[in-house]
Amino acid sequence: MTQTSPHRNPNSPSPQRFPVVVVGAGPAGLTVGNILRAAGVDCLVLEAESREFIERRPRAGVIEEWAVRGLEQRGLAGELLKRAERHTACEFRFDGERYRFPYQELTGSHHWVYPQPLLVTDLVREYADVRGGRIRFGVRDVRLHDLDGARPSVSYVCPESGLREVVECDFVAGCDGARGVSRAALPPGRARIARHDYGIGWLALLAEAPPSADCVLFGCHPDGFAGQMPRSPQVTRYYVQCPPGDDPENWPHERVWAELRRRLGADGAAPLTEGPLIEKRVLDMHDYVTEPMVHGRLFLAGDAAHLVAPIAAKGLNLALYDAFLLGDALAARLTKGEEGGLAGYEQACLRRVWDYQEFSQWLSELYHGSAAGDPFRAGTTLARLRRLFTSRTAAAAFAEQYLGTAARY
Ligand code: RFL
Repeated sequence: MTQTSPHRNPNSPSPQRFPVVVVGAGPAGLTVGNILRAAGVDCLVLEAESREFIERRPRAGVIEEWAVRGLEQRGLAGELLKRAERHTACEFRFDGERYRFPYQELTGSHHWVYPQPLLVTDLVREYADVRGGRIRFGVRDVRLHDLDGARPSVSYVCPESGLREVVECDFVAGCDGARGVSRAALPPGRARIARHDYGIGWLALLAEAPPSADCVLFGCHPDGFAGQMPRSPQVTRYYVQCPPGDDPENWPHERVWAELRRRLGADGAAPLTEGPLIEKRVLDMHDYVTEPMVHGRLFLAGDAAHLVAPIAAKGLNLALYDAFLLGDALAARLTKGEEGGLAGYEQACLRRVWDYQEFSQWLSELYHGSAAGDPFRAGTTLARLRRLFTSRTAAAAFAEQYLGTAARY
C-alpha cells in the first residue's frame, strides 16, 4: 500500500531530490534509467541486490527483433549486436518426427538470442559508467509515499548505515519485478490482478553444454513437454514439464537426461549434448496482469505489472516495450512538458500485453495438450500441431505472434 510521508530517524540524512526514482535494476528499470539519462534527466535507480548478483542472474535469452531495434535506437544495443546470435527457425518434435519451422521465411523477421545477464550487464555499464546515472545497490525495505500528490517520495534503508533515507521526486517508475513492492502500492480497492494458473510446472535447467541443435526445440510428447533453448556456445537452457510444486531434488542428473532424450527424441535427430546441470528450479506456470498500471505518480513497468509464463519467451520483450514507452514519455514530460505519452502509457502497454498473454495460452495447449491425459485434447493438439505444417496461413499467423511482428497492437 502507498504510505504517507516517511518517518525518518533524526540521524538520517536530509532528503535527496531526483525528478525520477526507478525501483528495480532489471531490464525494465535500467532501460528507463538509460533513456532518462540520454535526455539529460537525473534519476536514481534503487536495487535490492548487488551489482554482481544482477549481472549473473540467469533468465531469458530470446529477444524479438523490434525490441533489439528499440534498444539500438536508444544507443543500448552495441554489445548485443556484436555478440547475439540470430535465429531464423525453430523445430517442433512430435509423433517421433522433426518439423522445422522457418519463421523468417514467413515474416521476414528473426529472433535474437542473448542471455539476459549479458543484457543487464550492458545496461548497468551504460547507465552508471557511461551516462553517469545514480544507482544504489543492496537497498533494503523500499517504501513508496504520497503517490497521490505532486510530491511523492521513496524511502529505503541504507545498507551501509542502517538508516532510512528519503528521496523526493516527481515520478516513481515501479520496475521491481514479480516480487517487488511497487505493485503493492496500488490502493487495494482500485487494483485488479487478473491471474491465470496453468496447473503445470516446468523444471527449468541450465546445462553446461553446447546446444544440441542450432535452434530452439519444442518436444510435444505424451509424457509431457520438453524444450531446448540455445543460450551461448557453452550453456544451454532446457525445460521439462513436471507437476507444479515438484521438488528439483526429484530430478537427479540421470532422470533429467533420460526424460529429455525421450521427449525430444525424433527420427534422424542428433543425440543431445549432455553436460552438468548448473541450474535446476521448478517454475509453476502462471500469468497475471495488474490494472491499473498507473496510480498517481507511480508507473509500473515489466514484470511488476504483468507476468507471462516463459512458455512463449515474451516477458523480457514486454518489459522492454513498457520501458521504451515509459522512458520516452517521462523524458518528454520532464524536458518539454508534454503529457501525451504518460497519459496514453497504460493503454499502449496493455494492448501488447494482452495479445502476448493470449498467445501464451494458445501455445500452452500446443505444448501440453498431448500430455493432459485426455484423448480428446491429445487429438485436437495433434491437429493444431499438424496444421502449422500443412496450412501456410496457420503457419504465418503463428509466426507473426511468435515474433511479435503484428503491424499494430
Ligand atoms: P526483473 O528482471 O525481475 O527485475 C526487477 C529488479 O527489481 C529488483 N527488486 C527490487 N529492487 C528494489 N526494491 C525492491 N523491493 C525490489 N524487489 C525486486 C530485483 O532484484 C530485480 O533486479 O523485472 P523486469 O525488469 O520487469 O524484467 C522482466 C524479465 O526479467 C522477465 O520477464 C524475463 O526474464 C522472463 N523470461 C523470458 N522473457 C523473454 O522475453 N524471453 C525469454 O526467453 C525468457 N525466458 C524468462 C525466461 C523468465 C524465467 N524465469 C526465471 C521466470 C526464462 C526463465 C527461466
